[in-house]
Amino acid sequence: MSEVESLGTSTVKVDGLFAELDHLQTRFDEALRTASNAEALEQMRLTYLVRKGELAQFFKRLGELEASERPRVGERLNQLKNAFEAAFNEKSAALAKPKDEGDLIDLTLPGIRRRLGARHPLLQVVDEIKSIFVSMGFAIESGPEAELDYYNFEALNLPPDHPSRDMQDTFYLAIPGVESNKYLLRTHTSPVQIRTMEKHQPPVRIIAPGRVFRRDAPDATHSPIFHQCEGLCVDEGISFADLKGTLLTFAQKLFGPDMKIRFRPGFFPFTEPSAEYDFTCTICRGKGCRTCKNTGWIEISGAGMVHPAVYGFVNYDSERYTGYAWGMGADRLAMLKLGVEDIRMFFDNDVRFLRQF
Ligand code: 2NL
Repeated sequence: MSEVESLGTSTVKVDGLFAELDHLQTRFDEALRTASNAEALEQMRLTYLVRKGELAQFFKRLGELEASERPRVGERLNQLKNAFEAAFNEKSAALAKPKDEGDLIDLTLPGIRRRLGARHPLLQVVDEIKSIFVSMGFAIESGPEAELDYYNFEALNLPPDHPSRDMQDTFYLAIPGVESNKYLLRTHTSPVQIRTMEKHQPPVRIIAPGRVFRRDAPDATHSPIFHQCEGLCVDEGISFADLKGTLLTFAQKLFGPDMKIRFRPGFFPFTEPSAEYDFTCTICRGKGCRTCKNTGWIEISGAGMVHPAVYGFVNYDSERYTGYAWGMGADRLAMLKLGVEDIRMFFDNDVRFLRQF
């Protein structure tokens, strides 16, 4: 091939090539402009950009050119390749991004229901019990669940051979190097009242809500962990009549104004006189049913006037002060209030039960 010939041929070729490239660019730009979804873009990628695509075909044809022409055409091809890729990537990104929220969320779709947690039903009732006594002037006190034998038994005038001190009934805590009957899980919240009296001289008007522990075999009415809300009121001139008025008011605030209460003689080492007290049956309202064994009454707990021996332990002047105290099973009251027939329901934490409250 002569120099003139080859130059002339090559120049024609190059001009044609540039025209073809201009045309390619026009087609690419138009296709990109009208591509409105991912499928159209993918089709463009396959047409123009892949290894066997239209642009690559032009790179292959560089070999047909005169060596001196190749850089000029190569540069133009590289320019095009970069421009295509940049434009393509920009369009891909633009298509992937929603134009506005409306493209992303169908606002007419029903919402996803998020379940809220809720206070445990037992604690809902405990809260109600607390707020009733607070409304009557009682303060709320609390104390440790792991207690000393002294606060749980001794200071309550419980003799060493009292049955509730038995290993069968109380969880004693085995602590290395400590005598075996010194620490225990409190069997009632009375130790909170002893600790409060130790710290404060009368007048004292408190309730002690909290968890207590007894070695009972679980059944519908027994759980080794349960809840109490004991109460204590000590001042000058406090009588059994104050106790009756307090418990009656409480019963009516918790269960309604038609509630009555009754007292039967009882015995506790820490109260004298002592009584067991009942509320009107909340199921039949006193008419008689299975739950109250046709008596019309439901046994709640015990109460009485604080034994003078207890005052000796807390340094109260038993000639000057008198007071009443009561026990109260919070789980039992919650069962009555919510119509739950098995105390274990409160501790299983089965959400199918819990969701009902
Ligand atoms: C029951 C009923 C009762 C008390 C608890 C009490 C507390 C102090 C002093 C005197 Cl600090 N008493 N609490 C009183 C009477 C009954 O519980 O069935 N207990 C076994």
